[in-house]
Amino acid sequence: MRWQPYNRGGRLAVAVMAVSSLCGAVAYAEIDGITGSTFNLTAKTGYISGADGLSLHVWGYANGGGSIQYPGPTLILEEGVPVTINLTNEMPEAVSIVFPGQESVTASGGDAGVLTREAPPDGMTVVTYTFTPTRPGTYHYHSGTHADVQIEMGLVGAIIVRPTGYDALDPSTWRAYEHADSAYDHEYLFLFTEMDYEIHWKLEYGLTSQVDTTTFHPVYWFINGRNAPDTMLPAGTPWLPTQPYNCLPRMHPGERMLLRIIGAGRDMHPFHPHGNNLTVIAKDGRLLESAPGLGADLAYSDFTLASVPGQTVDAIFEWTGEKLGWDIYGHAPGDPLEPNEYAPDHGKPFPVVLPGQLEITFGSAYSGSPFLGALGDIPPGEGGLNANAGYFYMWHSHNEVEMVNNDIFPGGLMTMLIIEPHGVPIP
Ligand SMILES: [Cu+2]
Repeated sequence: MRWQPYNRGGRLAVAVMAVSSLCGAVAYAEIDGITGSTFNLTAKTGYISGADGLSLHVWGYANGGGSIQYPGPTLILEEGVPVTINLTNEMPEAVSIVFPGQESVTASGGDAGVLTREAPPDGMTVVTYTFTPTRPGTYHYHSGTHADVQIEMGLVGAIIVRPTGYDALDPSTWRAYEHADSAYDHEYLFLFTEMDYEIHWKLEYGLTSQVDTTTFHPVYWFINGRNAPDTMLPAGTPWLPTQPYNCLPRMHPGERMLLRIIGAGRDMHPFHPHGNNLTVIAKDGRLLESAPGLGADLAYSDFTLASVPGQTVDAIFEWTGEKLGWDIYGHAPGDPLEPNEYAPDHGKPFPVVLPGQLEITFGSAYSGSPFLGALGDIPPGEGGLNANAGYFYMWHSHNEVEMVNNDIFPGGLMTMLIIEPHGVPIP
């Protein structure tokens, strides 16, 4: 595929962009995680980084003997396939795991606790949990022991149950639930948490008796265990060894993006996408259907999603440039339509005259052009972080105090959506 963005009246220097057609290549974002039917998790202490340079003592679940992860390893399960989760404990106090939304969970070994069997802090005893995920969807797991402290300290993780028939290599099978209303082209995890560092340093220095969770006052907010702008770094960034998961959603116009949203902390986080509303199709691992088989007939559209602690929400996001009021592609009226272009805006000119290059400051992600897929001239040394000429929207907590890292803006519970031109592969 190749096209030449339209140069409107010579005001904009718009580069010719040639993009190769990669249709047929597997290009989608499958959520990072671990798969299988047996998982060995170790609860232990470790550190995470705040995006402001903070080093924070945490407790987390590790995959086997590895380092802790925040959040814990995402467990990607298959509907109907029994799983066994073995937990050992290298932390200073007893710990456990509960699996909200999973039925007939058995627990053996260790000691009896309030909610489930617990692993004592001896580094040896194994507590074994088993269950069969009977319903596909988005779930989470967390400590069922001393939960006001242990969830705060980091003992949380996501669970995704794939429906029967899911095949990672066959896009026609990509759906969250057993209905086409939950079909998607890309899926992303949005696991929200927050932290009050005072609890963490008191536990780091053994001041356990001074920990008071009734004065809980978080100052760090996380998506998938990272604060902005670290949310937008690649997954597995080497200098964030205990925070491997990122959150930088990318899509092409007209595609369907599935957001798997988990309220894994103690506070509600009103989550606000820009670019379009979200369509909420499921909550707590259940499609919003009025009767089995009807699909998401109770789905609703919202511009700010209330992410309630302990709740999971699945939502679909779509974007075509609809109702921008101008042509995002910079077309002339006679040009052919892009795939999924919002036709009523086709050929409508960009509504303002851009200032000259000497009069404006270039953001690092500016491509030199206001048009999707169009690169333009920018001064040497400016920009360069938007080589695909994508279109960016900020997605963030609508509780704006959560867009900081310990009072430093910007940060916190925030990331960017990138709309990429057709033909640019999205990994
Ligand atoms: Cu906003």
